Amino acid sequence: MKLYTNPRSRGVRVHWTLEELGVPYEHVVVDMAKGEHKGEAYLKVHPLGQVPAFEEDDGKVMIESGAICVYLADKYPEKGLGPGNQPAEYFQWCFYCFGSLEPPLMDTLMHTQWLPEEQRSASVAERSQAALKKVLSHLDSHLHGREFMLGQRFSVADILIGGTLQWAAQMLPMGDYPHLLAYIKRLSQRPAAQAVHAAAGV
Ligand SMILES: N[C@@H](CCC(=O)N[C@@H](CS)C(=O)NCC(=O)O)C(=O)O
Repeated sequence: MKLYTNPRSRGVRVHWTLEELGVPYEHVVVDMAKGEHKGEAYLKVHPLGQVPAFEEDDGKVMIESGAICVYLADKYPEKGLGPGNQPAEYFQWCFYCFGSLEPPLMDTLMHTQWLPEEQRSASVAERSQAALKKVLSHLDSHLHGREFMLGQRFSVADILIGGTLQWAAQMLPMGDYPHLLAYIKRLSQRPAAQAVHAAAGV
């Protein structure tokens, strides 16, 4: 198995999943600063020129970070990262990451920090910040009294939601969400998460 990624990308999710699984894989860093992700060779792997991409031993390539993580958990059910006997909750929280958390988070970051000021929209910023606040409050209350998204058991849902929150907390204040902060800290103490951070040099 081969993971094409960059330490500062959504590829971190797949890297973390592979480390939690403890299975052998090849780690290929795509140098985005040098534009390698838009080069002819890499575009044959990922037609959109994005990371991550994942190549199976038989040469089949998969894209979409969340799908790759869910696929890997499904491939190794004995490792216990997949739905187990909680499929409804598991799939809900995996999709929540992409359907409910990422969109307002990305819009907030774009329109308050990342875009040049003249390209920022005050109305998009206001709307996305309000939506993000609702989502973070919802997650915070869900995590009150729960160790992980599924309760007592760590799963890919934590890699998707928790990993996204860890990343967000580096840029946005999270002081209003004490259960989220404790959750992020708990996750970052996992050996697999630390291996991923060490590989990224952070
Ligand atoms: N939905 C895709 C998004 C992939 C994505 O946007 N990757 C970013 C890095 S986090 C990227 O490669 N950006 C470069 C570009 O779009 O040109 C996934 O989750 O894998």
